[in-house]
Parts: sequence; structure tokens; C-alpha cells
Amino acid sequence: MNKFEENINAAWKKYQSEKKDELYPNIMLLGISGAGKSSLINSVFKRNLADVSNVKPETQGFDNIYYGQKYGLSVNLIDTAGYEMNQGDTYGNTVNETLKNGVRNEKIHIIWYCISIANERIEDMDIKILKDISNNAQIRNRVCVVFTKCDLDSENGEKATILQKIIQDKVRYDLPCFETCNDSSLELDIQKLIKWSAYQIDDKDLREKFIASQMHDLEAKNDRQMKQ
Ligand SMILES: Nc1nc2c(ncn2[C@@H]2O[C@H](COP(=O)(O)OP(=O)(O)OP(=O)(O)O)[C@@H](O)[C@H]2O)c(=O)[nH]1
Ligand SMILES: [Mg+2]
Repeated sequence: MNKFEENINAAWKKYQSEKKDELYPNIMLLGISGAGKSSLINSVFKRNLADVSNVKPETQGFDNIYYGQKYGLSVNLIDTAGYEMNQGDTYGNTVNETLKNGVRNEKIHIIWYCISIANERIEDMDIKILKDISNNAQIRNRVCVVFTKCDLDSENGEKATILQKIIQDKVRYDLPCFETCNDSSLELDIQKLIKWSAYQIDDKDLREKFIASQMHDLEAKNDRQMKQ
């Protein structure tokens, strides 16, 4: 082990003992335009942060981050532009690129793949993207399906059950599914979803984040020295 690695390891041990569990998962929301991704972000944070529309594609880009620390919540949510029909491969390519490069220097830890139960069907694109990300070793065990608009389901959640069965048959049997809606009087699975997400973060993530911040500090220090 060289001096640099020794220093990093010593600093990592110190960091672990002081700041354990401080890493909030970065969660990217995906799904068709109008699925209710931005509405779900507002429901999780209990505030109107993200713009919502019932008439047109609303969210632009893939880099709208809402940091939980600002709002007393232990998750960071990344809102994205939903796909539109006939978009071809561009959506899948953007998803893959974002998973590879992260967003604003943040790694993506988790995906909430949103599917509205109001549509009563699952689009081919949903199946394709879910399959793709289920084959991506970096993220495969950290993907879940979030059924949105479940206030429009029957009391025993029949529509969600039918859609879940399709996902199990066509994508993967063990993909976790959660039910949500934007009506705060119906709690459904939002708290469960947050807990599940926090539970996915492990020591490897903490170490990765720590090394990245050390490298960032080092680069800043080198920059300062170059300027002197
Ligand atoms: N009934 C009901 N309507 C909802 C719910 N969530 C969202 N909506 C409605 O669905 C429409 C689309 O919601 P958005 O949150 O803008 O959808 P989005 O997935 O962010 O769409 P893009 O930004 O275009 O990708 C809006 O009219 C919302 O009011 C819900 O839980 N129940
Ligand atoms: Mg949106």
C-alpha cells in the first residue's frame, strides 16, 4: 500500500466512526410522460417543488435534483423528462448514459420506475427499459416499480395487482412494487418506499462517496497550488 492509499484508508476509518449512515440515496424517477413522477416527488417531500401538468410533457432534462437534506428527508430525488410515444431509442440511450455518468457529480443509487395504474396497461417501452436496467449490474438490485395514481384503483388494489403480474411475467419475478398516489389522506406505500430505498445503501456506497469527495478536495488543493 502506498502512502496515498494509507492516508485515504486512515481518513476513511475516521470518517466511518464519525459520520456513519450520512449518505442519502440518489434516486432517479423514470417512466412515461404523465405517469406522475413530479407529483410523486411533491408527495414525498409534502411540498410543491416540481412542476406538474395534465396537458403537456412538463419536466425537461434528466438533472433536476431535490436534496432531502434541505427538507428533512433522507433521500435525494432526481426528476426526469418522461418518454413520449414513438420516441425510438433516444429514451433508453439517455437512461443508460445517465446511469453511466451520474447527475451533477452524483452517482445514481436507485431507480423508482413509475407506472400509472390509470392507464390499465404497461407499454412496450416500460418492459424494454425495465429489462435493460435489470440487466445492468450496477443497478439491477436497486430498481423498483412504483405504481402511481393508486387513488384511482379499487379498494383492494385490483389494477395494481394485474399490472404487477404482467411485470413479474415479462420482466422479473422479484422486482419490488409499491403503490402510491398524490392524495395525502391515503398513505399507501410512500413511507415503505423511502425505507426500502434507505436500506439499499451499503458501506461500498459510503466509501465510494468518501473517495470521490477526497479526490475532489485534492483536485481543489492542486488547483489552488497551481494558481499560487
Ligand atoms: N388522480 C391522480 N392524478 C395524479 C396523481 N399523480 C399525478 N397525477 C396527475 O397526472 C398528471 C401528470 O403528472 P406529472 O407529475 O406532471 O407527470 P410526470 O410523470 O412528471 O410527467 P412529465 O414531467 O411530462 O414526464 C397531472 O395532471 C397530475 O395531477 C395521482 O396520484 N392521482
Ligand atoms: Mg414531470
